[in-house]
Amino acid sequence: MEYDGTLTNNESEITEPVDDTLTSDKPRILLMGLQRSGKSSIQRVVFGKMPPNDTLYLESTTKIQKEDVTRSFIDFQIWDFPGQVNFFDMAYDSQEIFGSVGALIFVIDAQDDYSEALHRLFYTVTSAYRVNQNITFEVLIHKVDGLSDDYKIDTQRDVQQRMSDALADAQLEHIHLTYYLTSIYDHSIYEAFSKIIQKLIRELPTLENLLNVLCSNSSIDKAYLFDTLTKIYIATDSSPVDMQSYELCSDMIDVIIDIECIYGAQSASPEGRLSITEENGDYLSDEPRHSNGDLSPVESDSGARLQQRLLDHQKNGHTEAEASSLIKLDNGDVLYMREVNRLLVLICLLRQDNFEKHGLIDYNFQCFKEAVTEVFDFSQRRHTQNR
Ligand SMILES: Nc1nc2c(ncn2[C@@H]2O[C@H](COP(=O)(O)OP(=O)(O)O)[C@@H](O)[C@H]2O)c(=O)[nH]1
Ligand SMILES: [Mg+2]
Repeated sequence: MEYDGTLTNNESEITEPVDDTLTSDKPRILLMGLQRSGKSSIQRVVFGKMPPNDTLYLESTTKIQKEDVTRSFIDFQIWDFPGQVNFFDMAYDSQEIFGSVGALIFVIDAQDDYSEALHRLFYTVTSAYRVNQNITFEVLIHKVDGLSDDYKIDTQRDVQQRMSDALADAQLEHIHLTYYLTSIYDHSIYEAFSKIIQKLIRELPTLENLLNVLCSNSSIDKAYLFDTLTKIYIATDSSPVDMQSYELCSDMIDVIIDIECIYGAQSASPEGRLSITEENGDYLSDEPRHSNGDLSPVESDSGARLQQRLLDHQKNGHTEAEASSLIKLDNGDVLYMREVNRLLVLICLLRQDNFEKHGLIDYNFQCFKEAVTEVFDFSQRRHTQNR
């Protein structure tokens, strides 16, 4: 069914009330936007590890798909909406849907004519704001993989301008929207989700502080705390994030998992510690895709391997297995990865000279790890008490 400008909800299978079986008190992330803008693809690729090319065969969504995402500090529910239904219609309890929402993500297909999408965005944002003023509104200008850099910037400027004009005309300029240029074929979607999800992590300021202390005491230039499975970074130190360092660090997770799958995890070593070190890892020059800044899709099956690895860890009770690994870059930097626990890894970027003192770094990392574990246990306790 094409979206024809009228907001309809006359299809029998989609007029069912929102099913309550999965409703919980977790913060919600809603994925909204016109049909075929890429909502289900985003959910599958980021949280289900589906290879981007497989999204070509996704069927159209006909009812709200809810998925629980519960891992370490990330704890929310993501709702994928069918694009053709108006959930502000009287048939739906909009209080029920939008009452406890953390973030509303609106996806716009940038490869298509987006005028209709902008109307719908305006309608969605203003209606949702009426129900709940605490929602953060995030706009993904999506499928930008087909666009030139200049065109991307122009599109973002145009979308932003038209929305702020429309909101100003309606005297609603206090509604704040954040815009991201995204594609499931590169890192941009993970970067956007990292930023969106960080806004929902209550412990973020504490984690950032811990990372700042770690960096300044260990001469680390940049440190990211990653959720291993989604490759979303849940916190970083306060030095500016540049896309390149983020890409390197997130690629490192793939590289390590691939190596671990080939050579096996050495978690049975005497110290109970896995160490994969690439001594002459001229990682950058080996991989031409980095040198021209053109990124190929995320490895297709590393997600499945990672899932398997997590399962293995669980089965074998290696909850304390601590992987660490090191990649030397040919520009004199090193990437150093340490596992905080099964779900979290710390990846640091630092000068090779500073890595000489790596006993100090390891000691500081132990302190960091203990602190993170404590923060996590504390918030878990508080959470269960509040229930
Ligand atoms: N080129 C490109 N295509 C995408 C991207 N994301 C999704 N698609 C494609 O867009 C189509 C519609 O996706 P779908 O997730 O079903 O859209 P939905 O109706 O919003 O859930 C699919 O064929 C996807 O492969 C992207 O980042 N770039
Ligand atoms: Mg869909």
